[in-house]
Amino acid sequence: MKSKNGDKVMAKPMVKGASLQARHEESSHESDSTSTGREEVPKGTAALEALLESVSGSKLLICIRGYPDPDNIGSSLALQWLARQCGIDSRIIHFEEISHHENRALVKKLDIELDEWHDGFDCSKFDYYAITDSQTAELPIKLPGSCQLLAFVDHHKPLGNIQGRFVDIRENSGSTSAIFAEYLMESSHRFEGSSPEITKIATALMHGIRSDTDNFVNATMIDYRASEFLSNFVDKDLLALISRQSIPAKTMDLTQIALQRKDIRGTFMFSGVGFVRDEDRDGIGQCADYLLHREGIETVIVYGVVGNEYIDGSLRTKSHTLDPDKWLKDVFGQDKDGNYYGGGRKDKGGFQIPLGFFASCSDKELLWILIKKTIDELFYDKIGVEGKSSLDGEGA
Ligand SMILES: [Mn+2]
Repeated sequence: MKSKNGDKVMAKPMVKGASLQARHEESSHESDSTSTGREEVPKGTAALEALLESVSGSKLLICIRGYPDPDNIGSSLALQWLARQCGIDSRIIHFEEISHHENRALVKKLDIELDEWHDGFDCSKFDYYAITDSQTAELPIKLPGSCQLLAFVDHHKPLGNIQGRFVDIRENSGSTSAIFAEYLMESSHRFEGSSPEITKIATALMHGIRSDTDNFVNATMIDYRASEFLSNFVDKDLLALISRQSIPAKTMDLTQIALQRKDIRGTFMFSGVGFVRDEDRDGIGQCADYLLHREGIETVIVYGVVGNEYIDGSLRTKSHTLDPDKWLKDVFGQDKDGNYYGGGRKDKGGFQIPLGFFASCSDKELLWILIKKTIDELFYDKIGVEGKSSLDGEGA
């Protein structure tokens, strides 16, 4: 495929906004359809490098908008490397806490240096700022008026017009990390070798791509090409370590409680875990996922009271005959407006039952016994077993 603009799209180093974006899309289509797409250095990398060279000696603030995640962390590291090759000193700053355990693990295991914004942070020394992996160029802080947006690179649909010296937005990429990997791949400063720094950046970018593409399920050609390149430098053990940090301590605790309180009936395992904080509610589903590994168990249901507001439960099954959606709808039925309390698809389902008036009960222990008895009896009824609610786990 030929670029509509022919060759005129070459090398104006500093280009703005949409025109650059359009050119990138064309250039990446071009290389998609040619088998030797790397012969010609695409305009993206050359333009970025020319710009970085032109401001050599300046100071750059690389901003992570929103929560730090693998994609924006990896992208920022890559930009920092590119900037350094061009004689630009930079810092990476984030404004929100690194909340997710996996991201904390990423930063810790890779020994990544990020600054968290605080009141005393001196931004007056920065000449430029950059934003990666964000839909807008607005920052939660006010930078000095002289500090210009140098580079903006992202893969989302932009919100509003982005005015930067270099703007590269590719909605046809599954991740920003893949775009940065492409810059590294095409850079005139060679990204190669096995130094700790190269390994760190490549591993972070690979993790960013995997994380944003849902393990390559939503990956595009750009992500695949980037991964092929990065695979030469990635530390596979480290990558495994970062992504294996998938059970937060809180979920682990919840799983332990669920195991203690398990109630096995044939191929079913039920477990009521008691009161769970609102922020830990994802743990219920993760814990059900884990319990399903138990031999002889085909269906797991874990439930608890979340945020003292509603009973929240997760069902996981590997049974070929149990339909989670139908099963849960049968068990819990509908509220007075005709909405079902539960539902699901394929191999998983969930339910939510508001505590309503009973939320104000002052004796939580008693309330839990009541809830557990009611829920368990519904389950037993459904699977046709006799029996009292198991004594395991009574009491909150
Ligand atoms: Mn992203």
